[in-house]
Amino acid sequence: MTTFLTYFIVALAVIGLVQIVRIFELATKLRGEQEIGVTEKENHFNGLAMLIVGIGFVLFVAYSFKLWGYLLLPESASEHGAAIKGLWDATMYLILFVFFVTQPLLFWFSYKYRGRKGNQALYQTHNNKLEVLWTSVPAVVLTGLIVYGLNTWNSVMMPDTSKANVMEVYAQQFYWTARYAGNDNSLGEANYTLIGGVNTLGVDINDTASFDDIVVREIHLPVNQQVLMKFRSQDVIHSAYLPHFGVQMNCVPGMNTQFAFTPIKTTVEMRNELGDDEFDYVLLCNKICGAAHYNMQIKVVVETQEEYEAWLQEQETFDSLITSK
Ligand SMILES: [Cu+2]
Repeated sequence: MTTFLTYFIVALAVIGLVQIVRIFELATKLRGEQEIGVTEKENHFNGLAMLIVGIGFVLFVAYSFKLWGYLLLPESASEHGAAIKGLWDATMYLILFVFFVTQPLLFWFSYKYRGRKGNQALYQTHNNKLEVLWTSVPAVVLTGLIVYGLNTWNSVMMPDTSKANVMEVYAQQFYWTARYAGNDNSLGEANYTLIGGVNTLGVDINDTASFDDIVVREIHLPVNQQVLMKFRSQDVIHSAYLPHFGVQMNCVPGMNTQFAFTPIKTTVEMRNELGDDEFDYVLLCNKICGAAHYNMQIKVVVETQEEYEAWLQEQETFDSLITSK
């Protein structure tokens, strides 16, 4: 009802405004006045207003970096993360440099060359030199960025994963479940048609590789050890985002995706570095997947090999989970 009333009031306001403009038009006609062109004063005002809005806009952009800069990519805590961060920084600095040069000029020129009596605009149909300049400069800069990006992508996306710890991150509205491959470092087959009871991930109980799998609601990773994360989704497209590790991968229903990376700082080290005892790594959903998307996250703990193994020992394996229920 509130929504309807809001739309109704907005519609009435628009109709009212149109009618008022109509009345002014009719009144002008009745008075027999000629519609006059733009005056010198109006041009001056518009030019100045444009300049003020432009300066305000550019200042606001600068201020927003100060205000919300901490939300950008954090310092990396993974081996490949520095490369991602480097690519991000290079792109950002370049974009910002161009922005802070071109935008003030744009607004300054619109003020400087505002309409003035007797001023005639320069009419130019074509200029080869200019065409070459504004085509080649962006082409060269963008080619450089793209080659740099592709190189980074190749080195990040295609590492040797033969010695990686294998685990699975399972997405569904609106939470994550993790599955560890166990001693055999091999995940049991899984299919959504097998979901039922305590088997919330649809793991195949007849696949011997599944027996020692471990299903948990918290991710633990040993430091300086490569992990191969495999992703599945039950319902819609989610995106697993680990901002501190420079990792993001879509989780697509009916499809397996994966990402391998090596964490290089434990949670404790990171807490000391940041001077924040509350700090925790997190895996977030970065794809707007529904009403509770904003809160779709799972804690990630990076710890020493011993701590990791001790934690793993405490967890229940998949076959004992199935047989006990
Ligand atoms: Cu999601």
